[in-house]
Amino acid sequence: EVKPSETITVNSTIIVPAGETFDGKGKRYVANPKTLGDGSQAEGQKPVFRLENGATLKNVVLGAPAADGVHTYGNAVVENVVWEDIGEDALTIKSQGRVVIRGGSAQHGSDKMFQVNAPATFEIYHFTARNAGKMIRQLGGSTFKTSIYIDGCVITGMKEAIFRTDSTTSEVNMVNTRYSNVGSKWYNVRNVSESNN
Ligand code: DGU
Ligand code: CA
Ligand code: CA
Ligand code: CA
Repeated sequence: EVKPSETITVNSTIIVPAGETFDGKGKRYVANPKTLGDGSQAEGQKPVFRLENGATLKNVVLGAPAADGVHTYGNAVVENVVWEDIGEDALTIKSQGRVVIRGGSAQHGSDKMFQVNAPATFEIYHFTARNAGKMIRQLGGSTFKTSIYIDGCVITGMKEAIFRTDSTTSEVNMVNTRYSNVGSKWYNVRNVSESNN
């Protein structure tokens, strides 16, 4: 594990405009707890990064406190992003789109890692997820469809599940993934396919 050379305190949410790429070059970003949030389970904290439609976030380390992490609006790519200590949650899909995570890791979430608040295709490749309540949670009580694809990941220590939803149409396909201690694995997920795990 490489330690970031520099830590940047973020006082107001960094917005990555539509179609643009933000390259953190391996630096650590932490939230100013007074302006963004302290990374506790309190709702209403602000994200450290906000990705507009078609934005890419890469080579970023999110340190503590990570407040409400990363919010995505539309399509987004999150590449080689490491959450050292998940805040309220790590990433939230705020509006409809295809969100792709490639590489990186997240750990130490009191509850949720990825929160899906809008219909989405959510693809997660070669990601390490450890020590949280659940890896993915679709907004409680929502009935829209979320399609999840998990490929080549390592998932350990989820108290409740890898994916929890209240929607009968949401689906997950998990392949080439190693997992252990993931609670009930799928919590109320009606459509599951798995291979090579
Ligand atoms: O309990 O709206 O946890 O986006 C209802 C809340 C909750 C969200 C979610 C989030 O579902 O705040 O962080
Ligand atoms: Ca929450
Ligand atoms: Ca945490
Ligand atoms: Ca949140």
